[in-house]
Amino acid sequence: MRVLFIAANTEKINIVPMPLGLHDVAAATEEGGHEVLVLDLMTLTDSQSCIRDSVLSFHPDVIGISVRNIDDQVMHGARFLLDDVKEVVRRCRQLSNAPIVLGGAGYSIFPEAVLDYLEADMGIQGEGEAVFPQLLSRLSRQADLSGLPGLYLRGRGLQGGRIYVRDLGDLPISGVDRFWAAYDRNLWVPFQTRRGCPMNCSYCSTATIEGRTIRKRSPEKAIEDLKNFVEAGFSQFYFVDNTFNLPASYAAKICRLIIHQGLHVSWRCIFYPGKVDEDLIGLMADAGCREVSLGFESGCERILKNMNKRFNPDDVRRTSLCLAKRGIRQMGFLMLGGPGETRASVLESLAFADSLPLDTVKVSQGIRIYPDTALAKIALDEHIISPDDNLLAPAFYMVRDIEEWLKETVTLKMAERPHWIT
Ligand code: B12
Repeated sequence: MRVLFIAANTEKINIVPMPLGLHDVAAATEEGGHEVLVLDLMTLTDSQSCIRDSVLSFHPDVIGISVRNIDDQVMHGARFLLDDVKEVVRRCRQLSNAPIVLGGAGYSIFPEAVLDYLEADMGIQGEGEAVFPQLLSRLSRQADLSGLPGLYLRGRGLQGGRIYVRDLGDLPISGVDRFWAAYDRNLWVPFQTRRGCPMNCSYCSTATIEGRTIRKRSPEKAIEDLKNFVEAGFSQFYFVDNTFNLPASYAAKICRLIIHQGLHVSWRCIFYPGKVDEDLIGLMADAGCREVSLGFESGCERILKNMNKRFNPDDVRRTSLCLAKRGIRQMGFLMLGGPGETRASVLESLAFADSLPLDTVKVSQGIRIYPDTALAKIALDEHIISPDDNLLAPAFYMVRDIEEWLKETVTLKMAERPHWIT
């Protein structure tokens, strides 16, 4: 079959993320014997005419679209980001009768609501490498689609229970020569070694996207792949694994291999702030880690417990000091206004963030409520959301009687701290 893939994200907030997941699904599709064309709308100046030209010349049998962001997760003046994607779907419909299949992180959190909103035909929740080629095979035979894992049909719901590929080494990856050749060598290339997160933080949507079990690629294979990127001229990478340092032994192996191979790379990652491991942080620095995202979210032990975090402020402090000692930049995160938050706990968190050697602090007011999370259950019990709310339109948990005070307090604090952002 002929498959046109469209990476619909055009947001440049924080970073220009290249569409790693879509490329991986495209690679698996090619490996399945299909013909593939990929459009990354982020790289196009006139995406509408590019879509038109591609559809009219390529004549796709199926169109796959990735949906990364739903919104910017900012409570005050939230930006809803699906309307441009809706326009892409509409455009494809005007030009082609090919079925439109959705996938991606944002899609996976709200599989039915996004299908309805975007008026696409079907979608695959979670990783697409295994299921998308199976879907193509059924479509090409006009076979029944029931039973396909993680497949949603619009108006007909889930067709089969999801499965998670246990060994990521079994999946094809998007080779640098085939899918990445045209990208700017100065971008931070997303790079993945593991999927899944066992942490179960009360507000987090990751389990819905990637599952709770950590699944890995072999470190040797991962670094071989990294080396291919380096040989192609890339030198900056963003490890998109949910928590780079879990498990620590795996992370250490990755770092040792980078050092051993003499790869001169700079990289960033998401770092779990509990259980400081000085040796690992040292290895990370030696292997080229320049910055970590440190999602501690609060400096108050009681609130950390409410969020189901498995660390306390002392753990965060030790980690932060150790990172600073090794010259790794840190972006700290605060999420204020969640269940149990009071003025005192907010002040404690602000003072805590102030006391750490953080290079940037991102302060969120209110917590985005995602389906199937402990936070959604609390919000429902407290009548902040209703049972029929699909949560696609950004909904936030905020302790009502501190909302205005919090806004003023954060504004005042930030006025004197240029490295704090919202
Ligand atoms: C790493 C990461 C970042 C990094 C990006 C680094 C980089 N260079 O890419 C940083 C920290 C910078 C970041 C920033 C932001 N992020 Co972010 N990020 C992630 C994270 C943890 C992983 C994304 C990733 O690369 N995954 C790896 C790839 C391989 O997976 P994938 O793209 O999902 O693809 C797989 C499947 O989805 C599927 N698939 C993908 N496409 C397609 C297409 C088809 C047709 C099919 C069938 C299947 C399919 O198959 C793929 C392979 O298995 C996710 C959470 C998560 N666990 O997914 C959040 C996540 C995507 N981010 C999110 C958000 C909100 C943001 C920000 C807006 C936050 C902000 N205000 O700054 C910005 C936006 C950045 C931008 N410009 O777009 C949200 C999006 C949901 C929402 N509410 O919109 C997520 C889901 C986190 C969350 N809160 O739940 N992010």
